[in-house]
Amino acid sequence: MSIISRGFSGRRSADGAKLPPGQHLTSDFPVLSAGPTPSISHDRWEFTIDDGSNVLQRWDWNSFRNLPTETITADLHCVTRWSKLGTPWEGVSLDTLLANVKTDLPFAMFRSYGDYTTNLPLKDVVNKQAWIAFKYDGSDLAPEHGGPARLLVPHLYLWKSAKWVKGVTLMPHDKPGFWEGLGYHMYGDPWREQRYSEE
Ligand SMILES: Nc1nc2c(c(=O)[nH]1)N[C@H]1C(S)=C(S)[C@@H](COP(=O)(O)O)O[C@H]1N2
Ligand SMILES: [Mo]
Repeated sequence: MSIISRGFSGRRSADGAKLPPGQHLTSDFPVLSAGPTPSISHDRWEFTIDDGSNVLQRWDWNSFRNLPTETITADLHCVTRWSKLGTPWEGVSLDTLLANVKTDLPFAMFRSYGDYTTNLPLKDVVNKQAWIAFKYDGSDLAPEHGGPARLLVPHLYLWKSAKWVKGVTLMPHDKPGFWEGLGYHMYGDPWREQRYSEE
């Protein structure tokens, strides 16, 4: 069964604007990838949760796709200043994936096929704020947009939404991922224009 989740698509500024400061609207769906698009077959795909030393949970494609899914309508905000409102996704919430994980570790590093990483506080991926999305607009997620599956964290700049995601490592302390290590903000709230680390 699919649950309609409003997610945080309606998050907006105090004056009711849907566009964060410094952003402009786009109706197409730009592709932004730091490297080549990896090709991952469903046979080879897996998603794991670990704590840095032990794997706590593991799904192959079939067991992942047997989990309950949700449809999400989300506004996307890229740090390169384009925003796209009301995008339709289907995915498995991180709440579902973390349901049997007992942890006090407060930070997470998402890891992708092709070696991209991005860091987030664990509290930002629970309570219906993040999904592993595998469909966009009713179709299988295209490889260039992160298929078979990508992280979707709409309340932060889109570089946090790791494409081709393969797992998450829970951590005691925050640590920069790929873009964060190159000067992008450790948190990345578009409403506070947290683009670069010095801001
Ligand atoms: N694995 C991986 N995920 C990634 C990226 C990347 O280069 N590699 N780019 C990020 C950036 S900067 C953005 S803006 C979005 C772009 O998603 P899109 O190509 O589907 O628009 O993916 C994010 N996730
Ligand atoms: Mo981006």
